[in-house]
Amino acid sequence: MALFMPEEHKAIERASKLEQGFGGAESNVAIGLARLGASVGWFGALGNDPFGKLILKTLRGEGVDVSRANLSGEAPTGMMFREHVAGRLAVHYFRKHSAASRMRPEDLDEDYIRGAKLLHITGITTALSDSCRSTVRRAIDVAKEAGVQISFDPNLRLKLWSIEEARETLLPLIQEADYFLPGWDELKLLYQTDDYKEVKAKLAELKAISVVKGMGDSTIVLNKGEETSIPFYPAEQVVDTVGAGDGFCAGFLAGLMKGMSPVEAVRLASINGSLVVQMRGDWEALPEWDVVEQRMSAKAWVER
Ligand code: KDG
Repeated sequence: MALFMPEEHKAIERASKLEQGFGGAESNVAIGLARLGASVGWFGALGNDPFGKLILKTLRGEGVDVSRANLSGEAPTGMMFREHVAGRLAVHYFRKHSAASRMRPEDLDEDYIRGAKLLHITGITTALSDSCRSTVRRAIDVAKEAGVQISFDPNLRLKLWSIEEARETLLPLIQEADYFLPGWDELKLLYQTDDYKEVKAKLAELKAISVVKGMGDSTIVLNKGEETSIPFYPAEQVVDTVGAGDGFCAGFLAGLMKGMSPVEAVRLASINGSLVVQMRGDWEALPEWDVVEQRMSAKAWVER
């Protein structure tokens, strides 16, 4: 989506200027992966308008393969506005009839999915429309049949749908994932309990390795009954937390692609996420591999 936001900590009603950028969980992850040296393609639909062109060109410039992305003339690029009201972040979406919301299963290049090592999806796309939901479902089925691994970040956005609708759609999709990357707050909503033991029992029933972000100051990796807690990598300063989850996700997946164990990949993910929050914007501060590598080796990590 195109993204517009006023100067820091201002409300849109009081702002005279809006800064232009773009956001989108999947494209953030794609950029993060490309910067860490992974070979990555992004599929999505954009309007054939200046915003769509800006997004496509930037992704291409970042080294993301956009050859399967669709710049359609049928509908506009979705838009998102972010502001701070009374010190709290507020997001306004204008994406109901956007190009992305019209994605259909027929738009997928199935062979492209079959040729990948891993398919990454998030719950946001499934929230946009019925046809988006079917598109994600088809992509999962193609990946599964071809033995392509699936990573899934629920990315709950309750401004896009109700928790009941989200549960109905996302709980079955979670069953299909090889890597499940929820936040603790999302798990509480999805499984409707605050009791970690209960949630852990649910996660143990999944085939996925679960990576639970935001358990206090740590991330928990649950892998075949084994639980490891990895402390967050501390950020020097926190400027803008939006995009941190995507940065984390990109780091985790890049780690896996480099042959790291899930626990080692979480260390990388945590460094990546800590760097994203230090600059305004959803993806701009995503680091390149040399920065992360230096941080990984320079600091001794203590696992709880
Ligand atoms: O994950 C960061 C996202 O919130 C942002 O880039 C936009 O995908 C987005 C959304 O729907 O909130």
